[in-house]
Amino acid sequence: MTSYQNLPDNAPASSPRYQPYHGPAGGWGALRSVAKAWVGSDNALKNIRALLKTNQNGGFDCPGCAWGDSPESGMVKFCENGAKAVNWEATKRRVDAAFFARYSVSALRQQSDYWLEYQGRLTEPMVYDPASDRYQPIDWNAAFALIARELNKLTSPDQAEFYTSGRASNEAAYLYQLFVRAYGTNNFPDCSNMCHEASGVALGQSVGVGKGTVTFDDFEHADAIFVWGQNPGTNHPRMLDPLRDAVKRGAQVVCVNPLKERGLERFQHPQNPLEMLTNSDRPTNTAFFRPALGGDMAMLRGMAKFVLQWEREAQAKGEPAVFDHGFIAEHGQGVDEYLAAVDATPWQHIEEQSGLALADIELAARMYCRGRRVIMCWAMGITQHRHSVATIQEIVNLQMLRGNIGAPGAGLCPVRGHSNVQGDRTMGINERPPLALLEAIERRFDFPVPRHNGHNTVEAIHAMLDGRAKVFIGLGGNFAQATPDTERTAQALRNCALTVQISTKLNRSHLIHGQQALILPCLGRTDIDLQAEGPQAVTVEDSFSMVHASNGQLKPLSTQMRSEPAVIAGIAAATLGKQPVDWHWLVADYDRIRDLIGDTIAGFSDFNQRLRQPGGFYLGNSAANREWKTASGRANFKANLLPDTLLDERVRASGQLPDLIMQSMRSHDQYNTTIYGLDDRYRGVRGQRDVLFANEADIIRLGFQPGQKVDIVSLWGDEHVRRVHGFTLLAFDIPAGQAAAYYPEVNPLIPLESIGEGSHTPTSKFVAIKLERARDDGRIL
Ligand SMILES: Nc1nc2c(c(=O)[nH]1)N[C@H]1C(S)=C(S)[C@@H](COP(=O)(O)OP(=O)(O)OC[C@H]3O[C@@H](n4cnc5c(=O)[nH]c(N)nc54)[C@H](O)[C@@H]3O)O[C@H]1N2
Ligand SMILES: Nc1nc2c(c(=O)[nH]1)N[C@H]1C(S)=C(S)[C@@H](COP(=O)(O)OP(=O)(O)OC[C@H]3O[C@@H](n4cnc5c(=O)[nH]c(N)nc54)[C@H](O)[C@@H]3O)O[C@H]1N2
Ligand SMILES: [Mo]
Repeated sequence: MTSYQNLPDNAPASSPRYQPYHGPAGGWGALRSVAKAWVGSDNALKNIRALLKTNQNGGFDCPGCAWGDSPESGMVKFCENGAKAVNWEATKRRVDAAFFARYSVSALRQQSDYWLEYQGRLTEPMVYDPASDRYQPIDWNAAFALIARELNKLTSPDQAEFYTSGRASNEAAYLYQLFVRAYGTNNFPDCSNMCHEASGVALGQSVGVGKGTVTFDDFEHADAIFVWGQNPGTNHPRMLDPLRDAVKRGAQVVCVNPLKERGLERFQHPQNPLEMLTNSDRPTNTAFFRPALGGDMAMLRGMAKFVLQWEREAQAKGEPAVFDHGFIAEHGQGVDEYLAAVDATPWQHIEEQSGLALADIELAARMYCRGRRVIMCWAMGITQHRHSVATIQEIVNLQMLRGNIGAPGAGLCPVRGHSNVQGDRTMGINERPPLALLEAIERRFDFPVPRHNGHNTVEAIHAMLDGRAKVFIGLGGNFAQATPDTERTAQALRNCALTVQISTKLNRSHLIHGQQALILPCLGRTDIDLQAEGPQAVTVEDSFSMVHASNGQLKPLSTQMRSEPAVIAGIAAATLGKQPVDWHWLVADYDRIRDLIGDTIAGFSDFNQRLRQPGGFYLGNSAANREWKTASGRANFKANLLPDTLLDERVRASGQLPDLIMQSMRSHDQYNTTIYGLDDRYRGVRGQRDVLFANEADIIRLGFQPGQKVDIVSLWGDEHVRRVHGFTLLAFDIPAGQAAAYYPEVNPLIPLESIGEGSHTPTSKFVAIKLERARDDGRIL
């Protein structure tokens, strides 16, 4: 896993170094980093011009994160990591037939993820040739015919898996789900299953809609903003603006994160010259709490206990209520059971599991009650645990006690990841589709839609492992690397009769393939998308349910690349003919796809007309209007119990105690499995990724020294499989007992069976590990 043979065309890297970083987030450092990327880019000027149009009317939607911008603001909005994302996509380097003639697939497999993507854009369709172990060019029509033949050969449509990564536009996603349902399955594993699935499930049960309730403007009216398990300085840099503005006007920003992430501590705005000249920076936060991994639910329950205690004291003294009794009486369901559960949770359990002193939890509760309006934001630190659904429901419970849903400046804000992951779900990329969607499709297209649930990501891997699924099609993403239990996922993909990857860049999923394999090169967000009726715009939905258009600005590198909708139409027409629609006619003009979306997806009527409004349009959110689309018709308090212990049964059964509990996270130089460079500026790491951050006292306690190399072993059985080699120990400011490492390097350690209750999300933020002395220099034995 860790040592790769070096081929020419090396991606640039500095030599490994580690020195804690003391500057602010953003500011000169960010600009310098962007400048470096531009100087290193062969498309520099063009990219700058393209970037200036990012997220502006007429420009393209940033392929970085799903954070939304204020629709009114005319400001140029971009951030360091958005710039990197654009630059990475808009490279001039190409991975063409000549490239594949040069390298066998086995040779490419020896390369790092960084090297693979650095080679450039995929420019022509390729098919795997087992005799030469190389990819060779294939005609588009022949590729479509091959897919159709394999799909039509299956004895059941449920033997095919249709994966989606969250960059697909609404138009591509809609077309994809229509094709797959017409073909006959709901097998839609997607990146969301590994990401915010728990948010969708929890919010659906609690408030009747699986999305956040706030919009951009709410951030200007909040008295307090809580940021749970999120690192916006790296992953949502544009979110630092509203956080910083909030602090400036005296609101509180409360961070809950075991790591003192730079972006959450101090921030300098790269577009504010005065602050940069004086090198001043403002604290982004007013309080920082550092819980145990997975300890957030205990902390929230502790906060609820304090709030309840103060409510009772206020009642006894005849003082103003702490609860919002009006909200609870008018909208809430199950508050008595919930408060009984709060009373029944012992303080000691809360203290142990949260890893926090009661005085800290009390302070957090005071900050929560001090302001009238509170927004709660969260991301992967909350969603990638076994009890994530219950934790998010505890966020909702606490918010409801004080009426903090559906009021200006208050609400729930799961901060989404991929730029259109929320839109893809809205368009029907859902293995458990709501009945209303299926019925709408059936009415409009007149074919019997499959009604049984399909596979999510983890179930799809099991199905491919067991031989129940035989064809895998990936609309974007990097399935082989993003998923857990890397060795088993690789076996799952190899078991397939055919794997198809619709991609912009070369990655490991092209190299770990089925008996037959296709690479279909597609246009990205930055590329001009020219169809029969002219250039086309696509649409996306951000974290605040705002839908807007995205227009590519750059001429594609090759005429052989096709848009995602065109590729899907090609596959669909070859497989199903003109059923249930004329696919090629549809993609000639995406307005036609949007008309179908308007006919079948709630909230999209008059789609094409509404899209012409500058800034796009707001889809609305029932919970934000205090309408509750739950079975009870009200907002449900959920009386979940704290888990007895966070350690999985299977780990406890092993009889071994973990050395440390490890989370896997993103560096500053990566976009998921796309590695832009080997540095992690804010954490002080340069030129390396195979590192394990741990507390110095723990390193010594375990008999090692900082800087030493170790093997990391997952406590789950099969120790030879769930092991990574030669990771350097870095002494870091991290709570005792915890460790952190980069995703995807440590994905081999994450067991496929360790998943969230109700969400099926791999528990990437809670892995029980032990450390062993590295067996040699880190090479795979
Ligand atoms: N530049 C860049 N932008 C991105 C991405 C990227 O890779 N690069 N990825 C995109 C995607 S798909 C997503 S989903 C988002 C991800 O955005 P984040 O959720 O910010 O991503 P992670 O790096 O996984 O960070 C999780 C944070 O949670 C903290 N954490 C871990 N475990 C716990 C816990 O148990 N409790 C608490 N309170 N905190 C915890 C970690 O210390 C870390 O700061 O970003 C999106 N934007
Ligand atoms: N251990 C661990 N594992 C995790 C996570 C974690 O925190 N820890 N996070 C999880 C999360 S939150 C997510 S969202 C998943 C991400 O899982 P994925 O979405 O599957 O992975 P990405 O790395 O975003 O996919 C990158 C590839 O997408 C392709 N691509 C890029 N842009 C486009 C485009 O416009 N169109 C098409 N067709 N292809 C494109 C490129 O070929 C690129 O190589 O990983 C999950 N895995
Ligand atoms: Mo994500």
